[in-house]
Amino acid sequence: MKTITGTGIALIGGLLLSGAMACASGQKRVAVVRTKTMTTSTTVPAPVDPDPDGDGILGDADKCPKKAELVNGFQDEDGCPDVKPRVLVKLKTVEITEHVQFANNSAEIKPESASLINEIATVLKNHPEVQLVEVVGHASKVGKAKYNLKLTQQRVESVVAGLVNRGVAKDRLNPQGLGFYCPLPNATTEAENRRVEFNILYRNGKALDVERACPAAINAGVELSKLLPIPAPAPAKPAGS
Ligand SMILES: [Ca+2]
Ligand SMILES: [Ca+2]
Repeated sequence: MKTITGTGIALIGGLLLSGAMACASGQKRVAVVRTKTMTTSTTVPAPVDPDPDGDGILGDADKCPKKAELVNGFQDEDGCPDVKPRVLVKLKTVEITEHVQFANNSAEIKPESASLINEIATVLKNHPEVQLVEVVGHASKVGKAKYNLKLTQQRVESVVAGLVNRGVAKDRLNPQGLGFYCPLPNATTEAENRRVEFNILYRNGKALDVERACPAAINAGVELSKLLPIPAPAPAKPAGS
């Protein structure tokens, strides 16, 4: 018969203790798993912000959901920021965002306006449906009426020549000076009235309802140049070209 020594008792006690700890540990792990499962099942997904860039254009309509639209009258529906071009074809006008600059008392276009004239030429060449543009010159009310009328005519003829030099067909452009008779209704300075405008007279085989001169110019006897007949519309481009 064997006697269990003190060391043997200690060993058995140790085994029992470690077994009890393992059991306790195992129960604890089960408890952790259960807790985790419960947490997952009760999680509510965070609400999705329908307009993360805050530009008011939602869902698929916003082509740039993380970049806000720049509302500037140019492509304001796609939800993407953009830079408004200096030259924009509208329904009845080719709008320019800056003035064509001329030398003082001269029809010479200043060199700083050369890139603007380039851009106008490019836009007109890209829009063959715009068949006739009246290039209208206005002066500020400084100096004599007759002198201003002549200067505005010479200035728009310079603009037309610049566009023709850049490849725009001459018969798409009609220069018309109007002197100082037609100031802008909301002008705050006389300088704003010195301007060149581009009015679309014919488009896609149709004459547009455009006022060629203000009543003051007509009353002053300003003669409007005769227009050529409306040319046939440009043939439609074949699909895929
Ligand atoms: Ca825009
Ligand atoms: Ca956007």
